[in-house]
Amino acid sequence: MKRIFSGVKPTGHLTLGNYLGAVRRWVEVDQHRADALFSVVDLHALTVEHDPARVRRLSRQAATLLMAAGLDPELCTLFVQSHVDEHARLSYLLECTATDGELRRMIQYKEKSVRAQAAGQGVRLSLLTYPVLMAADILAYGADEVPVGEDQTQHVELTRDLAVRFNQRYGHTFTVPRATRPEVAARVMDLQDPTSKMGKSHENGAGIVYLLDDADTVRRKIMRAVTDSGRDVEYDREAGPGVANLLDLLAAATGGNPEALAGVYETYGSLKKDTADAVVELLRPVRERHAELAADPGQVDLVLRDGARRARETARPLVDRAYRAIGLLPAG
Ligand code: AQP
Repeated sequence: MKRIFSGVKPTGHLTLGNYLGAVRRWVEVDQHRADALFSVVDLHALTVEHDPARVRRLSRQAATLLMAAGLDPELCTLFVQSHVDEHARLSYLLECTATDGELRRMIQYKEKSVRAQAAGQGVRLSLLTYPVLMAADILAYGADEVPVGEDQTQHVELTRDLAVRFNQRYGHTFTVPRATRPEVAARVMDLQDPTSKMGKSHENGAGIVYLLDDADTVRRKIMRAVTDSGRDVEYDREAGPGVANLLDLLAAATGGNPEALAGVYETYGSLKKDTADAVVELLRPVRERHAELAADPGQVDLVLRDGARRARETARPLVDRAYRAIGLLPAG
């Protein structure tokens, strides 16, 4: 059976981008067809300025939302990254495999280090090494596939390079994983700045649909989305990114095709209205189920505890093998 690993960072409230780019597929497809592990990757939230209480709150909220979206602990393993020591253990070995140069080439590092500096904050060393920890997240489980949005493709490529390099140097240890992406909405753009990705840690929330936004807020944000200067409804991500983004959202929410949908609309207003209605209906059950689950946090904690135990059992032998392969003396 194939093994799948993926995760979300509790750096902010989960967005429609997270849902369409990753979570929805985990729920609808991946947990049914593979031995699937999904994680709230909280260590990654410490790579930028953070408030400890907020990270803790967002971690539980993310786990609750993943269950509300439909992850079923009977079908998959759901856990919090920091509950399983193997991630940090393996990360160090992979730091001894990666080079400084390849990490400095990562687009997210470039973007987020510039953002940190502009805000007068130091750039944490962990921001540079974050993709190595992500590689450890994936390789510790021998994952074959990593379902992610487009923004994570480069990090999965690095993971592959590290796995191949480690295997060549120290003997076959790791499965070389591959990224899988959704056909539509692999990169949901910010509604106010459709040339930038919709990102949960962006400061201006007006262009971001959060999974927990109420229906009126979702409608307002989509109706106020920045569109292009032309008038025709066309699917052209270069020339008309705002309209293309709305068509992607509508297609993803209704199961249609963005190019075909472009031919159906004559005005931006009607496109926005139908997109808003479709997104509201898409998110309604998630929000309702979240409210039920959030009323009983003990249930979520139990799922996370059991998930961590199962994840540990899977990762430990593989990480132990990597320790031996790289030349470390086994503990007696
Ligand atoms: N805008 C997006 N469109 C499609 N997929 C997206 N993903 C994130 N944003 C979009 C996918 O969601 C999964 C979880 O993302 P993450 O928590 O690892 O964070 P990220 O990729 O760094 O993006 P965020 O949510 O914008 O967080 P910040 O602002 O902290 O960087 C991943 O599979 C991701 O590809």
